[in-house]
Amino acid sequence: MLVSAAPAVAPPSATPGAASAGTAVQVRLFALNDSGASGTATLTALPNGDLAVSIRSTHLVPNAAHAQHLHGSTTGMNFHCPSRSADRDHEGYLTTEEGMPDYGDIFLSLTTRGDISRASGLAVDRMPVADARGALAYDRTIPAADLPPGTVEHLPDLHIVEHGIDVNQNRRYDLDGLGESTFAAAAGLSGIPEEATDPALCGMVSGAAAGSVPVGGIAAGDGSVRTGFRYGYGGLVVLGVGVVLYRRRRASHHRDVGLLAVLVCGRLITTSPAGSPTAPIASSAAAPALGASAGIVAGDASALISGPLLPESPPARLEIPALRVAAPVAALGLEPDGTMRVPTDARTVGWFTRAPVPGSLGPAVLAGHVDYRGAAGSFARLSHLRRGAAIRITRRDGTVAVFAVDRIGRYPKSAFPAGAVYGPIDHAGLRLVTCGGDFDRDAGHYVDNVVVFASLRDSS
Ligand SMILES: [Cu+2]
Repeated sequence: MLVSAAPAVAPPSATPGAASAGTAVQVRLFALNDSGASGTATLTALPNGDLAVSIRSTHLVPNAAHAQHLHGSTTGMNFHCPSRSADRDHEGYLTTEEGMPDYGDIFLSLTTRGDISRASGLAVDRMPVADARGALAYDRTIPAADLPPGTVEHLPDLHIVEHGIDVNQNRRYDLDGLGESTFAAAAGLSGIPEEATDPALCGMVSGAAAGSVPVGGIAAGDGSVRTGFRYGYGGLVVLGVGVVLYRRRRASHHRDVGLLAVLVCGRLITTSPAGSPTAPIASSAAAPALGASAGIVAGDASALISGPLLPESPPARLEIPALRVAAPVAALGLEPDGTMRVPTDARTVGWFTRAPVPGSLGPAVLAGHVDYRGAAGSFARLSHLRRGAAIRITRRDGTVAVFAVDRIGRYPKSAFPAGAVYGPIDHAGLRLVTCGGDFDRDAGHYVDNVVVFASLRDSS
């Protein structure tokens, strides 16, 4: 049985040797809610259609059952592991309900025996129990007949989530920690601690991607320095834009179905979120980064993650020594209308909060101005960067993530490589985006986008 790796962002040809029996994928599980836990899951599609699931986790709540599930959907929703920004009410931890818009509903329950349907999601008596040191081992082969249709084919669309945290650090789940589980209560179960149902670990089968892609552009340059003219469209010079659709699949009712036009340079353009992918993202020469992370690595159980990773911490400052750039980094969320917020000065660089933090698995996306209201922007000379150049990002936890430039691209705004910028990758990546090329005075925007692709190399 072969696992057909067919996320829409990557063509089958991008998956090396995509067809062999007993195909396995390894998924690294990363801590949510500062659980301190970590783990690895191996999913093996057996020749007879069965799915073997093996999970090894550590630093979980000891002697406690940990509900675990495959979350997501086989219908193409672009689910992913949540970042801290999913904590919508900002109470400091991520509940299962808050995580669900990101990682999707329970697709199947990884119980130790019996039913694996969503209905067994809270069947704690059939969930694996961590040992006295918090280590959990789980092995189960689920018969093909019990798997929802399309499970194996859609493994890259699914995520593994293990639940159960201990916020008050008394080595058990209790109501004193976070009170009663609202998730369990909604399912008709009372008295279950919130600690028992909040997510502790999440891993994505297909590598990590930006959680959503902004609609419209941000002002990364207004030509004010380049041309001496000012193009003041009021406070926000929202410029031009390469509109490219980044979508794994049609998912018209998902809130993230953003489409996106990518940042930068020009009049704001919004596009309909419906419709088929119009950008041949993965077949584009601009998107080689997608190939390595197509989700399923055939033949052996090669890890889907390469290179170092850092714990999640938001970026605070960016330095590019070769360009003598040192700039503060501000979070850029999405406006309610789906457009990306813009830095409001030439110097500040914006971190797109719906993508990973720099240092975490996946593509961190930072945008900065080429010029803005008469001042040269922090990214004015971005296109001069050389391969191998260092980009240092100081994070709020004090660590410095050191990236090295892999390549630099300049793309006509009509061909923005959204897949390569926002799509899943197997490492901690960084993309710096700004405007480039000539300034079209008639249109009032730069004609190109410049994107620097970099990978995490080190930290200090
Ligand atoms: Cu779950």
